[in-house]
Formats: sequence, C-alpha cells, structure tokens
Amino acid sequence: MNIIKGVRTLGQFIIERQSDFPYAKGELSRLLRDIGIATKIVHREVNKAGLVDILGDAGSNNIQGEEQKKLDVFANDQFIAALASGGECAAIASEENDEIIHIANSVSKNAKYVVCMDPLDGSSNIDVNVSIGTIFSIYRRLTQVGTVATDADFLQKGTQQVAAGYVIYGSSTMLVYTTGRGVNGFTLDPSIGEFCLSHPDLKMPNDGALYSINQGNFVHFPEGVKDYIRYVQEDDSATNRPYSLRYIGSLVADFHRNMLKGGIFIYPPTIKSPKGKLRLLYECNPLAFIAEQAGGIATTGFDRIMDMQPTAIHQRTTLFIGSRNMVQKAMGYMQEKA
Ligand code: AHM
Ligand code: MG
Repeated sequence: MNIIKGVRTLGQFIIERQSDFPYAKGELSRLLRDIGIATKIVHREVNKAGLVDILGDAGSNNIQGEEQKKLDVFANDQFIAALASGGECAAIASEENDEIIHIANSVSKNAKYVVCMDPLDGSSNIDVNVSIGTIFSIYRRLTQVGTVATDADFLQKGTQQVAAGYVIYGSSTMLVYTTGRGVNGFTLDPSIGEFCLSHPDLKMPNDGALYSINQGNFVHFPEGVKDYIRYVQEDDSATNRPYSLRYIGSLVADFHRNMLKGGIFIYPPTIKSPKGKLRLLYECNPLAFIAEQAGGIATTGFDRIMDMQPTAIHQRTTLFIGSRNMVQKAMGYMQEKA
C-alpha cells in the first residue's frame, strides 16, 4: 500500500526543531509562530490589494523621508500587534518607526527577545503588482528582563542574531528562516492557510550567472564596482559570462532568486548615498545570516556584514551578498581600487 506523504507545516516544524534553539524553552518558537500569524494576515491583504482601496500613499513620511504606502502601514501594524499579543517580544525596531516600540503589556513583562523588522520591503513595487517582502531579525535582549528595553538591545552585531527570516509575497507566498542550523523555506498553501515545508535545508550555489544591481546608477558607482560590472559583461563561456542582469528592486525577491539559482546582489556606495541605501539592522543582517547559513556570504564590499558594530537603529550599509565565489570576485575588484 502506498502511504501518502503528509505535509509538514511551519507550526509542526518549529515544535520539532525546538531543541535546535540556543535557549530551548519554547519562547523563540512562540515568537516565530507570532510572526507566521502576522504574515498570513499581510499575505491576505497583499493579495487583495488591487480589490480594496488599500493602495496608494498613506500620506505620512517615515524617518528616511520616504512616502509610506498604506500597505506598509498595515503590515507594520499587524506585525506589531502579533508580537505584542504573543508575549515574547519586549521591543521592536521597525523601518516604519523612528524610535523603538516598547511593548508594555502584562503578557510581555518577561519577554527576553527584541525584533528588528522591515514589515514591507520593496514598497515601490506594491502598486504595480510586483513581488514584495517582509524581513525580520531576532535578538536576545541585553538589558535585564522586566526592565524597559533600550536601543542597546538592538545595537548588537549580526553574529548575535538568534533567528532571522524573510517572507516573499510573490507568485506564491514563502517564509524562509534560520535559527543558525541551516535554512528552511515554507510555502503558504492558501487553501488550508498553512505554511508547508517546501524547501528543506536550502543551499546557495557557490557560483552563478545572475547579477543584481541598479545599473542605472553606473556613473555614480565607485571604480571597483564599475570594474566588476565590466568583468561580468565580458564574453567567456568557461565562466558563463556574460552574466544575466536581474533586478526587481525588492531586496527580498532579488535575494531569494539569487539564493535558489546562484547569483550576486550588490547595493554599492553611490555619490548620493556613500553608505549605500539598505539598512543594517532589518535588511542586511537578517539576509546575511540566511546567506551564510545557506553557504553564501554577505559583506560591505570589504568586511563581513555580521561583524559590523551598529551605532544607530536605522544605520545604512553597502551590501554585497550572494554566491560565495561571486561575492569574493566582486570584493577583489573593490580592494584593487580601494
Ligand atoms: P524600501 O525599504 O523603501 O522598500 O527600500 C528598499 C528597497 C529594496 O527592497 C531594494 O533592494 C532597493 O530598495 C532598491 O533601491 P533602488 O531603487 O535604489 O535600486
Ligand atoms: Mg526596506
């Protein structure tokens, strides 16, 4: 008799893997569960974004001076609400909030964790029906449990992350996360409302033939990046060059594709943004953790992202992330022209 192979849901998987967690008391499992719940609600809204009048600008600006879309605000509210009611999170640093958000309710008084998040990344793609994402990163707080969390709880190196992940709202919705024991991906089955394990133990190829960079800014790039772009465009079939350029403008989607197929994503320094555009705490560190756990690497072009000592919640950094050999090659050009 053929026994049908059952699905493994995110909830089951988290319970099975609880002993993998550095502090296996179930709190981190519950935190991941809370994030999973918020993700489903955001998925639902993303999917009907064209139907209900949720598109368009919310009319407010975030700390970076960027216009917020309604869906950004909605996603931010949902993640905050889920984390606040779950009881495991003491405070949140979000791209959408200038200051950290303290969770001061009775269920959270013993919370040991803080969460950094970009609730809806790739916001310029929301109203044109192109993939967007959520990114999150979890740390154990440094200040004493029971006291008010401070910025110091968030200004930890990426190496201190206990878990990190992202959600991609694409042709299907996927949640990918790591707790430092490899990377696993779950695809949402909307018919049963569950994330099902679809990509166990994800590995990033060491090489690839895709590069992702906003090449329209070429004139503003440093010489090392320009040289690397010239290199990837050379004709050499032995090394699969020229590579294909793929750039969605949603970090999560660009990273996810490159992780599955092999590739490099670069957000370099530009004349306008000498430190790059992307944020260290809730964009670069979580993806760096995942990249490394999948066998890839993430650097500033010179140094490992996860070794950076953050000094501000909304700090920016340049980012070179993806397949190991490709990132190392690009770093070689950066060092030559440093
Ligand atoms: P956002 O947080 O405002 O959405 O900005 C971050 C996004 C990333 O998803 C993406 O990689 C990058 O901005 C694209 O920037 P650019 O348009 O300068 O290439
Ligand atoms: Mg973002």
